[in-house]
Amino acid sequence: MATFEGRFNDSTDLRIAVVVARFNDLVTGKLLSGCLDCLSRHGVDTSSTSGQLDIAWVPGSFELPVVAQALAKSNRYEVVITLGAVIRGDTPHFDVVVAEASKGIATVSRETGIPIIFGVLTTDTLQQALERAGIKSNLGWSYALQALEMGSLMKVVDKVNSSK
Ligand code: INI
Repeated sequence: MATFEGRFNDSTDLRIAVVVARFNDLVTGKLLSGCLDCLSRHGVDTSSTSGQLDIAWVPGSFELPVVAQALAKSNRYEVVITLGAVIRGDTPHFDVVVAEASKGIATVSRETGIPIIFGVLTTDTLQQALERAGIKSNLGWSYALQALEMGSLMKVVDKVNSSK
């Protein structure tokens, strides 16, 4: 029996792309800060010249999948993190945006074989979103950890596949 697990200290040759939605940027900017803090504290060179990390901004969470797909297909990244915040208003728009973002991100991940981390907050209020983006905890940090784990795990699994 084999056990496959990702590690969190395996980041030196991991190339990561982060796709961030500008909509609700009061929240998504904080998710991005938490995400970058976690990556750099786990050994990822987050400087603009490192080539290890790239950031793409999109208008809203609805646009996250198409850009995540382009980046995942580029062969430049082992893992892509998406960050967004969809806050329920008085219209059905919330459900449309959440459904398209979540379905789209899951599809891109399965079809490209590149892990795409679903870092989209879905909340009823701005207060709840802010609580998850730094006031109480910062889920951007957790999304970064999940990216490190999945990037590392996929390396292990790919090695097993190529040695068959
Ligand atoms: N985009 C978000 O990221 N969060 C939201 O809460 C949101 N709401 O509520 O409308 C939102 N809408 C914009 C959408 O993602 C697209 O950018 C827009 O429809 C253009 O395609």
